[in-house]
Amino acid sequence: MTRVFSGMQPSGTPHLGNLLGAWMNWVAMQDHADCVYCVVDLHAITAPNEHDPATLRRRTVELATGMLAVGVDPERSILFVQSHLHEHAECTWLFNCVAGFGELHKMPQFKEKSAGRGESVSVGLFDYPVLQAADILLYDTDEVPVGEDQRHHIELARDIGQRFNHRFGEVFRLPKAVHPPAAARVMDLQDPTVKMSKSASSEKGIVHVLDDPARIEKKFKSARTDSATDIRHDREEKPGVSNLLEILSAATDRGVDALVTEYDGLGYGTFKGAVAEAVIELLRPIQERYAELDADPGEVARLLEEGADRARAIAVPRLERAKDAMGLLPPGTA
Ligand code: ATP
Ligand code: LTN
Repeated sequence: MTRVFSGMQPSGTPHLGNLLGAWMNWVAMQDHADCVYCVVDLHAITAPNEHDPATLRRRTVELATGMLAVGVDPERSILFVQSHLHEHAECTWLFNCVAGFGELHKMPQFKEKSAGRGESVSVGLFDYPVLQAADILLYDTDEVPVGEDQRHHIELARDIGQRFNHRFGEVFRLPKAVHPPAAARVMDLQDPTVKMSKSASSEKGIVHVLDDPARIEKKFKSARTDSATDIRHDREEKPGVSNLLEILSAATDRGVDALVTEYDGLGYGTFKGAVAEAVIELLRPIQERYAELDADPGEVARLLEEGADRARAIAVPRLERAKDAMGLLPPGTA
């Protein structure tokens, strides 16, 4: 069976972009693949701004709970917290000795996040893609579902794996990135030219998975559109309306063309109301399931512990083989 691995950082509260662009696809992939999903807290602490430990702990639980509420099924898939396995950090060290300074230095995400910070930028931020390579390669991953922006990181993981195998023998399977076919790229409701983001969007521009119906309605009603009245899909000229059409399409599983025909001439007010309604309905069962899980933190903790045990069963032998291949002396041998 195809092995799938993906991760998400507990860098904020999950939003509609995470749901439509990643989680719905993660859930669907469980039907035909062997899936491993991870809350990548070690990645979250590389963020250039100092983080608050209590907030990180809360967000880690929130993100894992959100994944379960959306339908990541712990019976079929593995769900765990990255830092619960020291193997990821250990494998990163091995890969640090295989990865080149030059190839890390030109990673677009590093360039973007370190811009203007000079020498104060952390080694962790620089090393972020190597940790991501360890996440992926430790699980014999075939496919990594991620947004377009992660393409370079997955290519780097592949290069590191290939170089390792070439130098030390076949240890790692080489992964490839997959981008969901109808990948919704959800844009900020107040600035529809930039993506909705956990860490960058303003409160009015972002719809959180846990926002209540009144709040969701208010955010959609005040979404930025344009001064015309026609409802059509044109990302260049009508980014706001196009974003709303795509959200409605993803939330209702209907084509954009059919929606354009249906809402033709009805005006932005009615249209925005319909988008809000669809999103409220999409989120309702997720929020209900979230509330149930939230009321039973012991159960979430138990599921994460079980997930970590199952993750370890895959990662440990992979790491041992890699260490052995590199010539690190196995304990008990001389
Ligand atoms: P941050 O602001 O911390 O970068 P983010 O909200 O942009 O966070 P990530 O944690 O970088 O999200 O991404 C997690 C997953 O969610 C990725 O697979 C990414 O492609 C997807 N994703 C994030 N934002 C959007 C969006 N606006 N539209 C579609 N998919 C998204
Ligand atoms: N950098 C990724 C998160 C991530 C990830 C992974 C994704 C960390 N490790 C392994 C896929 C596979 C992001 O989406 N920002």
